[in-house]
Parts: sequence; C-alpha cells; structure tokens
Amino acid sequence: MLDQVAAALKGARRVVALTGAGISAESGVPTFRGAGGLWRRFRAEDLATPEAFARDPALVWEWYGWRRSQIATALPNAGHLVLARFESRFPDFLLLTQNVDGLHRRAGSRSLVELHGNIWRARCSAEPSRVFDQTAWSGGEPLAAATGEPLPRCPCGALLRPDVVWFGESLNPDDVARATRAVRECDVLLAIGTSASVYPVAAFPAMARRAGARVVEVNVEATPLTPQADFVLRGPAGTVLPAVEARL
Ligand code: BJW
Repeated sequence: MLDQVAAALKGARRVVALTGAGISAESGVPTFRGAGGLWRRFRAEDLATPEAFARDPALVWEWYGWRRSQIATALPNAGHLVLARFESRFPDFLLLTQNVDGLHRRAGSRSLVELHGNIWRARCSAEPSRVFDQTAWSGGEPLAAATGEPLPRCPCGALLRPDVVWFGESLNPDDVARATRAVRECDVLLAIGTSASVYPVAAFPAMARRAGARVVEVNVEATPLTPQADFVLRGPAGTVLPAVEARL
C-alpha cells in the first residue's frame, strides 16, 4: 500500500493534506475522541461552545490555560516535519489543519490554513476582527483563575476569548473558501489523524473524491472515512509519513 500511495503522489501536482489531533498525539498533545481523548474527561458543551463562555468565562479560560500549558512543552514530531517538507516537494501543496496547537507552523509549514483557529491567539468577544497574539495579552492561566486574577480584556473593555472555533460557530469564510477550492482541485488528499467526525471539515475527503482526487487515510484506527478512502495506511502518522516520503 505504501508503494501505491507513493506512486499516486509522484504523479500529483496538487496535493492537500488535512490533519487532525492524531498528528500531534506523538508530540504528547491529547486527542479529543478515543482512548485518553479530551471529550472522554470533559464535556464539550461546558467548555467549547459560545454558551459555555457566556455562562462561565473563567472556567473556559482555565481549561484553555491548562491546554496551553500542555502544548507549550510539546515539539513538532516527524509527521509535522514531513508535511512541512511536502511544500517544496509538490508544485501546489496546501495543509489544512483542524488543530489549534500551532505545531505545524513550528515545524515550518507556511502553506497552511488553521481552520479551527489557534490556541495561542485571543480575540475580542464583542468584535471578532480584533485578534491578539500571545505577546499582547496575559491571564486566563490555571493559577490566575485559582487566585481570582482578572480575565484578559480587549482595550475596548470586552472580555477576550480564545481565538478558536467552538461548536455552533462558523469557520472563517475566507479559510473555508480557500480550503474548498483546494479540495475540489487537488489530485491527492491525505487525511491524517482525524476522526472525520466534525463538520464542515469532515466533508472535505468526500468532496475531493467526487471531484476526482485520490483519498489516502493515515490513521491508527478505522474512521467513518475509511470505507470511502482509496488507500488506507494504518499506523501512527510519525512513522507512516516518513515511510511515504522515503518512497518518493
Ligand atoms: C492517530 C494517531 C497517530 C491518534 N497517528 N492517527 C453537519 C452534520 C452534523 C453536524 C454538523 C454539521 N455541520 C455542523 C455541524 C455541527 C458541528 C459538528 O460537526 N458536530 C459533529 C460532532 C456532529 N460543527 C460545528 O459546530 C462547526 N461549525 C459549523 O459548522 O458552523 C455552521 C453550523 C453551526 C451549527 C449547525 C450547523 C452549521 C464548528 C466545529 C468546531 C470544532 N471545534 C473543536 C474544538 C476547537 C477548539 C479547541 O481545540 O478547543 O475542534 S471540537 C474538536 O474536534 C476540535 C477538532 O479540531 C475537531 C476534530 O477532531 P479531530 O482533529 O478529528 O480529533 P479526534 O480526537 O476526533 O480524532 C483523532 C484521530 O486521530 C482519531 O481517529 C485517532 O484514531 C487518530 N490518531 N493517534 C495517526 N499517532
């Protein structure tokens, strides 16, 4: 199967990689679903919806502060690094990630769309276009929450919130338009480490396939995407992607 995937990639001009939490698992970042997944221990409704933030912003900030503290010590792994190198390997390569951890950027990827935002940024809860990078705000850390330290605020006075996409919220329309165009035009779509269960991103592999692309799944387990994939590479992304690259 590795040789067949390599052959498909060798003939490809336009390649899209779509990643999910599984690609960062080998960096020590927890996934959402499955064994050890965040949604096994926490309720998404309490932490990752606009209603949860309106109800208890301190709890939501505390949870994201805890998540950031886990990601801060993580390093990009071999899978992230292969995808960064794919930018110079293919004439037209776009990386679409659902991950908010920033590890693809740290690995060197620049042709990148972070569809669900980035945990290291914050934005104004009243005016979403006011976005702040990590150097421009502080607070919301687990310890700050425990000591009652005030939550981070926008200069306009409204609360800041993590710049991520919660359930029930729309993804950035420009990002979705760019992603959809690339998915419809690609020769090969690699779906890596995603449970393919959260929309609209979960619809991308089928959209690519309908438009004539070959779809490759890289995952340690079967997902709803598995029956629709042309090729399935069963194993950890940090091992499988270097093995694919070695055959190109
Ligand atoms: C490995 C590995 C290794 C492990 N190597 N693999 C159409 C139908 C039905 C519902 C909807 C629909 N359209 C919209 C909805 C509602 C909702 C939705 O999809 N719900 C589903 C649960 C059914 N979608 C939305 O609300 C989205 N908004 C939207 O569509 O707006 C318009 C609209 C609104 C309302 C109604 C209708 C339309 C927004 C979704 C936002 C998702 N946000 C989160 C949190 C982000 C912030 C944060 O991080 O806190 O995004 S939820 C979470 O899931 C996170 C992820 O990006 C996302 C996807 O998860 P992912 O990445 O696939 O991770 P896992 O854990 O699920 O899977 C990991 C995989 O890796 C597994 O398969 C493992 O086997 C594998 N793995 N180790 C390779 N080493």
